[in-house]
Amino acid sequence: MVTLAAEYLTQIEQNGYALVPGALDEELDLRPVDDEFNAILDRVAHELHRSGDISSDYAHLPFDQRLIRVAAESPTSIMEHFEISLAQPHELAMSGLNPDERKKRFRMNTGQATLNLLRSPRLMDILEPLIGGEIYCNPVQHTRIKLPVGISERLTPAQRATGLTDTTIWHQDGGVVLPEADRTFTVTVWVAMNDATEENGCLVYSKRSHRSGLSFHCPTTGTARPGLAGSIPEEWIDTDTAVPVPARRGDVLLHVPLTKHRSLANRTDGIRWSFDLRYHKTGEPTGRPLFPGFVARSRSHPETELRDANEWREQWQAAWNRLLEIEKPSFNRWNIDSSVC
Ligand SMILES: O=C(O)CCC(=O)C(=O)O
Ligand SMILES: [Fe+2]
Repeated sequence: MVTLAAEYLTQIEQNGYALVPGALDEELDLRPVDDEFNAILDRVAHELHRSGDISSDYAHLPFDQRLIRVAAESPTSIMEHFEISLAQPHELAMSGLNPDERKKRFRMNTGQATLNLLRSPRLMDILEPLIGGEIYCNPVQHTRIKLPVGISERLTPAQRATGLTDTTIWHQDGGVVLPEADRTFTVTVWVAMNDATEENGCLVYSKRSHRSGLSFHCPTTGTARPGLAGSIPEEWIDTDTAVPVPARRGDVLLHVPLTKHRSLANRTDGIRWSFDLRYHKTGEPTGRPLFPGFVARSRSHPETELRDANEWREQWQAAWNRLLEIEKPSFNRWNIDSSVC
């Protein structure tokens, strides 16, 4: 059954989120990204093996098991190679590198298949009735590959530096950007690259939570990136409204900046792989001005759409060079020493 766009809009307005089953195409959207990720993992595994950092290139294993083995053995996070954004330089193990080596330390996935997914006509057709025909891809975007909890809990801070392999704690997407984006109507598109279940860490939404404004966000404690002001304490959440939302490969979930959400822990021995992408009208503030977004669809000026992954890469390399000049860039508005936390 095809659900009309109006129905997604109603669901988002009522609940703060909507599930779009079968949004993406296996051949056109998903398989090229699988191939690109396989090639990245292959390159990373060979490099690490050649430099003696891991004991095997694990080439005989399927993608998910190979990734788990390489991630667990590599002395630093391998997620930077798959990620579609940049970590802050001070969070990465870069001491001992001179300025030139730091520039070359730019690591990110800017592959053509991944860019094609971010501007997939299937996604644009879902978004156009919600935000119009001038669609901007916001640069706050992530590749998440959740490792089994038993493994990720044993990783060193350098191995888990990106936080992308861990369980996500309660937050609002509007809470992780600067106030300049408070009036931007951003739609988050969460893409399931494999089936996300309650066992392997699907998303959990607090239903209707988008109606009660922006919560204070506190430093994350315990696991992934201590000190980063990125989460809402669980005691502040009305957990009666919490609904786990499993999604099949190729489904997408939509939510808005004020929807409170988290993910469950991955209690399987495989991975849980997703992208989270954000879109709004072209020209509106992104909330992270240091990073480059791009025109994903333009009905009025199609020639302004970004189509070439080399151009995409150059824009991110320039952002990395800018980031290196700044001691501790501010990505959000919270004072992590606040007494409310
Ligand atoms: O996939 C996750 O664990 C978190 C995703 C998320 O926070 C988002 O899509 O905004
Ligand atoms: Fe989020």
